[in-house]
Amino acid sequence: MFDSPHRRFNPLTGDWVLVSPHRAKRPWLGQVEKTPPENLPHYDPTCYLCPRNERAGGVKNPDYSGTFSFDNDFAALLPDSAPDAPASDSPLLAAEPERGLCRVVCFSPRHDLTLPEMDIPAIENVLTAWAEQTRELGAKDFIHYVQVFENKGAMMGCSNPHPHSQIWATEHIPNEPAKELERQTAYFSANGRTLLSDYLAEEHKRKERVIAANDYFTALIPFWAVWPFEVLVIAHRNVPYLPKLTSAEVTGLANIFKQVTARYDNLFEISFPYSMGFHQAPLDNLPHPEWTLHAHFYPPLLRSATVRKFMVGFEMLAMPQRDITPEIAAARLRELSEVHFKQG
Ligand code: H2U
Ligand code: ZN
Repeated sequence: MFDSPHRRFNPLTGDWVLVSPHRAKRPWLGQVEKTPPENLPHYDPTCYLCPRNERAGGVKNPDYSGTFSFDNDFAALLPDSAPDAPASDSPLLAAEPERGLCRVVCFSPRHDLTLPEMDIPAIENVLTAWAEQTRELGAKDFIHYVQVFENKGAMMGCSNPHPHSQIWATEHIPNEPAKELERQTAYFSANGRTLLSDYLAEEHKRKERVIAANDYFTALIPFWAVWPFEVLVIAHRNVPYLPKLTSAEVTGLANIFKQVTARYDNLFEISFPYSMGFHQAPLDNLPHPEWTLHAHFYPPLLRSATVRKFMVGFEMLAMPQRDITPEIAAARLRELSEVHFKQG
């Protein structure tokens, strides 16, 4: 489609990304380095997330068998922070108090079992735990947004390989969902349809960026992707929150999560690092017909297990840039087996 440098617009945030396809013609497809798969034990006596082990501060984990959620021992937000953020009479020195709660959700007792290696019912349990946490935290009167996310791999700053996710629930709507709220609201008032349902229809017509789809969810590399193998998972039904998913939709989403993460691992035959998170509508008791539930996967790797994309220089100071096009990245992920390389 475009072989020369161009920019693409992200309608969800209002940002542009620079695409330089001509640079990707450098011969790199053959240079796939392999790192040996990590051989982690099922149980690690020194892991603070494994069952029965002690966490910082002396709390002992229960002998859990499914998912396990607990309040983060080093929470970035507190539920009762006093309203005494530094006051100032200058609009150039704005600050306000922020209340919230932070939780950790372990996927299973297994220290070594990542999402792509879990079976569908086990992934459904993780999705259900995230939905329950959203419902529980969102019911608190001072919480207006719930961010579910997983930092996977040391490259993403993850402190522990035991598969887990985090939930930060905040009083204010954070920057990224606030931008998406504004853009989705404006689109819905102008068109009477949601931005992401219209976008999904365009992508299914073209097919070139779709990676996996079933009756309930689609995974694709968005037209405006910034990270080389960035993926957007979009709900087909116009549902704004995880707790609103039907059980058939939860199964459909578990299938899509397994497919995306297995293809990721198969790309360089490693446990593929990423930051993943859901964008749900704010929990402010408004109906949110404009919002479509979706998840973003932001993986840092570019051409091998050891070569990552750095967002520096022009990207830090001007705008994000990518070489390999979203269409080529989607074709590469589509070509890979959905059976995990360790299980194949
Ligand atoms: P990562 O997802 O970045 O690895 O973070 C794990 C979280 O676990 C981190 O937010 C918390 C850290 O505060 N943690 C506990 O709550 N208890 C502990 O004993 C250690 C780590
Ligand atoms: Zn563990």
